[in-house]
Amino acid sequence: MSEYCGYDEKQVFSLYSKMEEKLGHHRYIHSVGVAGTAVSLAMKYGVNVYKAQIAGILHDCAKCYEDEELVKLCLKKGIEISEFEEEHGFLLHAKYGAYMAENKYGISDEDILNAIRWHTTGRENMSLLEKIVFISDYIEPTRNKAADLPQIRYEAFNGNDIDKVLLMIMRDTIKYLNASDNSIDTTTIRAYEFYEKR
Ligand code: DGI
Ligand code: FE
Ligand code: FE
Repeated sequence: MSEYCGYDEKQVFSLYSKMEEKLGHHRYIHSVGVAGTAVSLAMKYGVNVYKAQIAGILHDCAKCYEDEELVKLCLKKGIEISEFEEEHGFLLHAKYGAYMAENKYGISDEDILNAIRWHTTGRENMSLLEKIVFISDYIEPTRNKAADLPQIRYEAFNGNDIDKVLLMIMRDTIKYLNASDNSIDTTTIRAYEFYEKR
């Protein structure tokens, strides 16, 4: 019980049904995939598997809102947002997701909340759980479009350097954003530069 960081099994699995109701089918299947992948990586890298499962199933819990709605919701709840986030509202599903996880789904574990909060941009100095959720989001089974997926999946499960996996994903994401003429948040750049220097 305590390993479930204070939540009992029923509560944890009720999060699955809540996400199934809240998210569309495709997004729900993605979230189940992230939870499963995060659990597997948690076993490999020595992280609490239940925290990985909870963070994985909830990471996109705010994905059901439109960009402008996310901006409004954040302002209403007093969540600080940058000018860049105001213009790229979809990024806020991570921040607002952490808010919902805490206030709607009763999660108090700060590491789980941070894993949700930073799952889109990443950040400098991420915890192991944050890295695991960030990586799982990119490699879970229903993802199939990203560049270098086979190599990244291989490295995540067969390598011994999780930062190397992180860097492969960050590099590909920035490359993709540049190629598709998308502007990049400073948090994303700072995270990439932090891990590139290591
Ligand atoms: O919510 P998901 O689709 O499961 O995944 P996610 O939350 O990681 O979002 C992925 C998208 O976010 C992907 O298309 C890359 C984009 N993204 C990540 N960092 C930035 C960004 N987009 C912009 N414009 N700027 C960023 O810094
Ligand atoms: Fe997301
Ligand atoms: Fe996701």
